[in-house]
Amino acid sequence: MLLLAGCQGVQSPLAPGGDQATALHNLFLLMMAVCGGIYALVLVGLGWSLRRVRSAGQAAEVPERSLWGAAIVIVIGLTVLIVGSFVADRAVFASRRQGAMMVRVTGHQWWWRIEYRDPATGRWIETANELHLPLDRTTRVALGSADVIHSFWVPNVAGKLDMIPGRRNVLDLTPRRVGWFRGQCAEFCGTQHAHMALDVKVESVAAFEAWLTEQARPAPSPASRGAAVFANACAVCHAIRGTGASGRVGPDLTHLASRKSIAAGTLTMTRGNLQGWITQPQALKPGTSMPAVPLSGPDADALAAYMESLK
Ligand code: HEC
Ligand SMILES: [Cu+2]
Repeated sequence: MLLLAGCQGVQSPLAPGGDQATALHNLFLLMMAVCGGIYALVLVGLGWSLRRVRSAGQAAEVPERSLWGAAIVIVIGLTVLIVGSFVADRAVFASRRQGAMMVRVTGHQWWWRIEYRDPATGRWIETANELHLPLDRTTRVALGSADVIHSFWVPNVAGKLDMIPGRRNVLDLTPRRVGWFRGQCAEFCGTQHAHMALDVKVESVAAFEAWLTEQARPAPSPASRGAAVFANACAVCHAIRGTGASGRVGPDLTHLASRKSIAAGTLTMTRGNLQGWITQPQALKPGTSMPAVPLSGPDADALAAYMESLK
């Protein structure tokens, strides 16, 4: 029962919530059925021979026709699996669907750069670590990597696909169930690989469009102490659209506080966690490419307040 309880949840291929995940789930069930059936036949055959041995008192010879029977069962089983896997593969890569929205997702050690097209201007806009998908539409993700090989895997929505430096692999996602799901980098990519999670939100088309319009909006450029500290200490690596900050080493922070979590699922988005992350990222995600920047107490407070205002 405990093992079965693991089949549900926000990161499970056994609780599919999209066309591609359903195709893979069906393939899984087919494989279980074929292999389970063959396993049962093997056990029956074994039981039968044991009984024969016991009653005859010596090793019984296997009749030729049961050998033929086994060969036929195996050929049929494998053929069913080949056809099933071909059909599932077609469904996952039922590509060239017209009008699919394109999103770029790039793996970094250890976070996700995500780019959508601004619906108003058609220009790419950036966000990070949180992928939003419209329900019942096909979104095409173009997967890439900025450093080592990563792998994109949101099991409830689709199977996984590698993210390879210098290449864009393309995966279609057609979610059929609203809610939050969890993705995870599925190719070992260094010490913080386990802390490279992806929040995925599937929402109605209207909610998605409202979200995207919000994301496309630049941030205000306040004359606050927090903003000044940011410009000094953080802008080399981080961009905040609408301000002078345009670093591209780390995630775009324009709408940081609208996200569910911090640093690729490492911490939930709260004021305390933000402040903790800003002052000691190396303690929370050892080895992360974000250095600990020495800040005075009041500067750290002001900076956290500024970060929290980036809705
Ligand atoms: C040397 C480049 C660099 C500097 C300087 C830097 N960061 Fe970062 N920052 C990163 C990288 C890289 C990440 C992604 C780390 C990860 O998730 O492993 C990151 C992540 C973050 C995140 C989490 C973003 C998200 O989407 O979850 C926040 C918030 C953040 N940095 C704020 C700051 C602030 C505030 C400063 C200034 C005190 C700062 N950073 C300085 C490189 C930098
Ligand atoms: Cu990775």
